[in-house]
Amino acid sequence: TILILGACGQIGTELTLNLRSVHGNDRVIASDIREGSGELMSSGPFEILDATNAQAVEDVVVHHNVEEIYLMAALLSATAEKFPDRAWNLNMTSLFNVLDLAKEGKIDKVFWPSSIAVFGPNTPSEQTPQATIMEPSTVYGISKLAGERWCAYYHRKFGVDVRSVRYPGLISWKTQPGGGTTDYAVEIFHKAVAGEPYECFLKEDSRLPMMYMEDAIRATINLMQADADDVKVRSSYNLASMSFTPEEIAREIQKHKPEFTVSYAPDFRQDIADSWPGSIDDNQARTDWGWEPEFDLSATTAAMLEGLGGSQ
Ligand code: VAH
Repeated sequence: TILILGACGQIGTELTLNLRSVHGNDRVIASDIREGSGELMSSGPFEILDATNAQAVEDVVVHHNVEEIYLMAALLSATAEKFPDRAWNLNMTSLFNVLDLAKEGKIDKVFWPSSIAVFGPNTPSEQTPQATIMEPSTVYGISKLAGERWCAYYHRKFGVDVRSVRYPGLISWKTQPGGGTTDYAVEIFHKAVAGEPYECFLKEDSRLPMMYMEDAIRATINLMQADADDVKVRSSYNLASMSFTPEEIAREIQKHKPEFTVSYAPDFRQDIADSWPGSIDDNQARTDWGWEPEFDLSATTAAMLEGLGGSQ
């Protein structure tokens, strides 16, 4: 059985639905601190569960005979700047709870998401290498860097089979993202479909690595299905598909919606975005376990407008 912690989040929702289609609805237990979308709740088992409560997580693992955990619960970059202690507690305590269950042999395999947020202002920002300078300047990035080091430690010291990817900004329509700096790339579509102008909280030329959710989910499942000895990186794999600026995605949307307009009013999230790379070198993931993206900006835009029911 598979357990998803944070199943109601932007990634968790679609990850749960996809894992249920691969493994069968009853083999995938969704959990979160609150209930989620209709499709998530109606498609299989759900538990209200606080990922920072070690005993509660262990009780669910034992009760459902869980063998694999996907830990998708976290506070993201913008929210973590507002609530540093809550973010550190959730992001780290939940990880130790899951790594310790694997160390004790109570589960066999762990997926834990990292992020391009592990990179900082002095990281080479074009085609950022797999191994490079990492001085994150955000609470979220610090928690992801620390988490990566702990994953590598538990693998080396205790043989824990933990696997991870550094997600770029993720674009999806099934669930709203929560508290991220890249959320503009989702909000912009909701406004375009509603026929309303969009005021973007980043500058028009802020180039960031991005990915359509279908690609991110496929990468996650491919990594988890790879042979353990093919998974050579046990901190976290760089993962990439495209990079774009707010101006570029606005222009792509306007090909479908010529009357759509965007204005730019950078807020505190601009500093966060400025500390992150513009593009990522993910050759190691391609070599080790056959990663290959499918959605570019054009396909992502079409899929988002279709999904939100706004396509013409
Ligand atoms: C965030 N969407 O904005 C997340 C992600 C790379 C960005 O980590 O915080």
